[in-house]
This record gives sequence, C-alpha cells and structure tokens, in this order.
Amino acid sequence: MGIALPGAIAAKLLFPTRHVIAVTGDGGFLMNVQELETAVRLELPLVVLIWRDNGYGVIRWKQQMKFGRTSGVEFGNPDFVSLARSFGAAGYRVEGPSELGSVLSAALSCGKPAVIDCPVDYSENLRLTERLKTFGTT
Ligand SMILES: Cc1ncc(C[n+]2csc(CCOP(=O)(O)OP(=O)(O)O)c2C)c(N)n1
Ligand SMILES: [Mg+2]
Repeated sequence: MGIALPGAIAAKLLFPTRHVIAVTGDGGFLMNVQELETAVRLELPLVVLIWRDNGYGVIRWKQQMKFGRTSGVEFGNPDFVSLARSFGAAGYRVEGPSELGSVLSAALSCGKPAVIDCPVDYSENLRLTERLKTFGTT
C-alpha cells in the first residue's frame, strides 16, 4: 500500500513520453497523498485512478470470509477532486461505469498530474467467493 503514486512518479521520470496511470485503493492513495506535491512540482502529467470504497476493501473481504463480520476497516474520505485541485493537480470524478473511458482520456490529455475519483462496489467479490466455494464442492 502507498506505492502507487510514488511508483508512478518514478515511472514517468524514467519514461516521460509514455502514459503512466497509477491504479490504487483509497486507503493506499491516502498513505502517500503528499506525493501529489512532488508530481505537481516536477510537472509530471501522470494519472492516479482511485477505487473509492471508503474502506480497506480487501481486508474487509477477508474478515467477512473468515469471521463472518468486519472490524476497523471503514473510513471516511476527503473530496478527492477538491484535494487534487488544492495541490494544483487536476481532479475528475467518475459518476457511472460508462464514463470511465472518457474521463480517463480527459485526464491523460490534461497536461498535468490528474486524480480520478472512481466509486466502486466490491460486494460482487463476496458473491464470487461464495460461488467458487459451491463450485469446489460439486
Ligand atoms: C503499508 C501497508 N500496510 C498495510 C497493508 C495490509 N493491507 C493490504 S491491502 C490493505 C487494504 C487496502 O485498502 P485500499 O488501499 O483502500 O484498497 P481496497 O482493498 O479498498 O481496494 C491493507 C491494510 C499493506 N499491504 N501495506
Ligand atoms: Mg479502499
């Protein structure tokens, strides 16, 4: 956790002509959010795509599978669009699945560091796990 944005900065420094997109959970992004300042200062037009589920989703999933309940995995988030803009980066929000492609294109061509706030619903993961269990016993 936390490596996505610093990793993207390193990648963009190494390969300045290539598109660089960091894909990260909201918790991981917040661990090194201050590196947005680095990306802005170094004028690196990279994109950070944040899956926002307001929690430690993979830990929530594992707790639910193992204990049938969760603890300490929910948190609140800042407004990622405003946060990005306050650093001098661009901020975008995806409002529905059909928008992801166009928002990504806009972010990639905006000419400065960009953050995309993308809400996700991971509940399908639990249903998938249940189905895999069923599959394993038949
Ligand atoms: C530095 C660090 N702390 C803790 C962990 C354990 N860990 C792995 S995934 C995870 C939750 C990730 O949450 P988030 O970044 O919001 O991603 P999500 O699973 O919600 O998509 C945690 C706490 C880790 N991998 N690295
Ligand atoms: Mg999360």
